[in-house]
Parts: sequence; C-alpha cells; structure tokens
Amino acid sequence: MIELDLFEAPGGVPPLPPGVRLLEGFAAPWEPALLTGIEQVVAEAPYRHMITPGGQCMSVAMTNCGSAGWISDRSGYRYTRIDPHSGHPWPTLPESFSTLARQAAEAAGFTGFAPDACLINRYAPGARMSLHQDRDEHDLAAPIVSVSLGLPAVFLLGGLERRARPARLPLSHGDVIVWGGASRMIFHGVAPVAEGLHPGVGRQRINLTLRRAAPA
Ligand code: MD6
Ligand code: FE
Repeated sequence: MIELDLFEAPGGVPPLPPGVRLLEGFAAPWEPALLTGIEQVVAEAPYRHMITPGGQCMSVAMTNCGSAGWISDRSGYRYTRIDPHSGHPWPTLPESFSTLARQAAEAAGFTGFAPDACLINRYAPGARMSLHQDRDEHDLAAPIVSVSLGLPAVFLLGGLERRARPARLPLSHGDVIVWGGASRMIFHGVAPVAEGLHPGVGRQRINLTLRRAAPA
C-alpha cells in the first residue's frame, strides 16, 4: 500500500485543522494602508530582537501596537501596556489593522472580533520562529488574525502536542490566516525565510497578528 505522506507532499495546501482558515490574498488590497500603518508604528516603537526566557536572542525582530503588546525577556512572556524600550504606551492600533482583522474574522465565521493588540514580526532572510503556542491572551475563545506581507514563508502547523510533526503551509504576500476554536492552542512556527526581494515590501517578510489580549 502506498501511503501519501502529507508532510512531504510537494506544493499545494495541506488540509487545515478545524478552526484554521486560510484566506488567500485577502489582505493584498490593503497593502498600502498596512505599510503606512507599520511605518507609523515603527517610528514610535522600533523593531527589536527580544530575548527568550532561556536567554536566546530571537531571529525575528518585533514590535507592537494597540493597548497591549507582547514581550519576551528573561522573566518570561507576557502582555504589557508600556513598551519597555520607550517607557511609553505602545502606539495606537491603526484603524486599517482593526478593520481588516474584523472583516477577515467575519469571513471565517467569527463575528464581532475586536482586537486590542497587534504583534508585528519582521523576518529578514534566514529568520525563523520555532514551534510555540499562543497562550498569553486572556480570552482564548477569541480568534487570532494573522496577515503575511512581503517575502513568502512556510508556516509550520503542528498539533496540540509539541511532538506532532508539523504540516507545511506555504504563505504568500496578502494571505490571511484566521485561527481559533478547536485549533487555538496548536503548536506552530515559521521555517527560515528564503532570500528574496518583494516588489512592495523589500527584502523581508512582515507578519501582523491581531489579537484580543485583555478582557473585553
Ligand atoms: C508568523 N505567526 O506568521 C508567526 N500565532 O510570522 C504566529 O506565530 C501566529 O500566524 C498565532 C496565530 C497565527 C499566527
Ligand atoms: Fe504564534
């Protein structure tokens, strides 16, 4: 019997677990607004390489906007109202970010999504994100809306336990993942980003993850 190995299958989109929806190209029309928003946020809260609780410097550079921002340092992972780099609150969530997130959530069947936090991840070629769960948000019933811009990447979709072998989901500029329900706690990551140049975004991949971090 020949068993087709999902994870080795060339190309194509693997079947997604329940609760994960891929909206291909959904954010493409929003590119100019999103890039303007990112520029404004980064002017106030520059990208930085955070340190994991284990003392490693993350290859992904990060910043945040919204009333809460995700940080990592020697004492752990958490959301803060204040950017530890500036001592000021994180920049305001641009309206284009929250409108896009609400529309994408709606398209995936989650009504009334009102994000209060957006983590902005910047991947230079070679940067990667190891398998993790997103578990620092207060309300785990709210979905997360994830927007990919710039260079393509391979998203790694594991299971509810870390040891599950991840499926590989190719993501391109403009793709949006809406993720919640039964899959909210699955392990996931990003394979090292390949060298390249995106016409609008340059030599980088930018990922926005919009969340409901604090109580509604
Ligand atoms: C990234 N994304 O795509 C990293 N987390 O660069 C995430 O870690 C992520 O895309 C939770 C939900 C959706 C995501
Ligand atoms: Fe995540």
